[in-house]
Amino acid sequence: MTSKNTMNMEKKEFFAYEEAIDLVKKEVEGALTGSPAIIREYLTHLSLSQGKFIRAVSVITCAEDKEGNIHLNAVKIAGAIEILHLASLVHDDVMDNADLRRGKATLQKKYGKRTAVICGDYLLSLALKMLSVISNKKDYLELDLPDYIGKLCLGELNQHINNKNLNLSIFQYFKIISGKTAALFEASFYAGAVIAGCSEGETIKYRQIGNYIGMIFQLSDDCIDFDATVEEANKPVQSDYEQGVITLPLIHALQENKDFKEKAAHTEVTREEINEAVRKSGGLKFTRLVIQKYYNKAMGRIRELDDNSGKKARLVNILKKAARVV
Ligand code: GRG
Repeated sequence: MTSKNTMNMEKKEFFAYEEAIDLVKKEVEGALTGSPAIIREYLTHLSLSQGKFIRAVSVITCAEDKEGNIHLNAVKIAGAIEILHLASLVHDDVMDNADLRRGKATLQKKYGKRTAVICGDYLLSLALKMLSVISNKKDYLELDLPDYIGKLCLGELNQHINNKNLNLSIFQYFKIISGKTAALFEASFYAGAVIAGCSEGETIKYRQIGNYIGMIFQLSDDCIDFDATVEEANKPVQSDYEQGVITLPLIHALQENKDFKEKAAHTEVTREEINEAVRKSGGLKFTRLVIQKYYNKAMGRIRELDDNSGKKARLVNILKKAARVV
């Protein structure tokens, strides 16, 4: 007879939380450094600096079953989602001409844009390969990851189409970030819930929590661009507007101050003027109020879940990390 956490002749299938997180990190590192020789130098460069692993932590946390076990499939999906996320960062850095990512030179800065684009494409194929080994194909199909990857791309395209659009509405902005950022968080929560064997009703709640947390994560990131230093953020700050990316703090300022909007539409405004307009209109305060609304919604849903207090506490921790309060 095979018990869940005992190693026997078969491969171990279930893990405790910390063990599962360690395995995801090893899985990602192994996929990057063990890539074919021709691309290894570039992907090894990426492996030298790690991200926060918040999407992987989301998959693993949600995947914990009632007995506290996490199936190997969650490790595989978490690794694949992190690689997919990395692919999007590599491409994003090409689009933004960014120099710094995770405290190190971006791939595009170190090796050039053409190499970076191909590496991003390769990372996408790597993520799909990692997903193909999942033992329960039904779980994998139910997740419909291609749909989430599509949302990510369309969100980014929508942002690009609206580059420098000073008339961008709050509604349009929400649509952009719900694709470019919240989609992958929702996919992570969804995958975890499916692997944990949650009912349909519970799975819907997990998806909603993932979506709210993704929105919070991006809104907080948008605040960081205005109020953090490069050292704190480990990436460029004060740069969204320079890239033509219009985010909520600035949308609020543009809506509140028509003279400033008029000036920005017809002349080149300086970073100081942007910061001043956001400060005067209370753009960051407004954005933090929106974050608080999503935070309360996510918290309400977490409370409703049919889970033990340990799992709920871990979900609250992810929520706090997304809002950058821990
Ligand atoms: C190649 C799949 C693929 C997509 C291309 C370029 C693009 C389409 C999408 C970009 C989406 C994007 C970069 C959204 C921003 C999301 C975001 C806030 C990323 C930063 O995430 P962190 O802080 O990064 O979790 P770390 O470094 O901690 O992993």
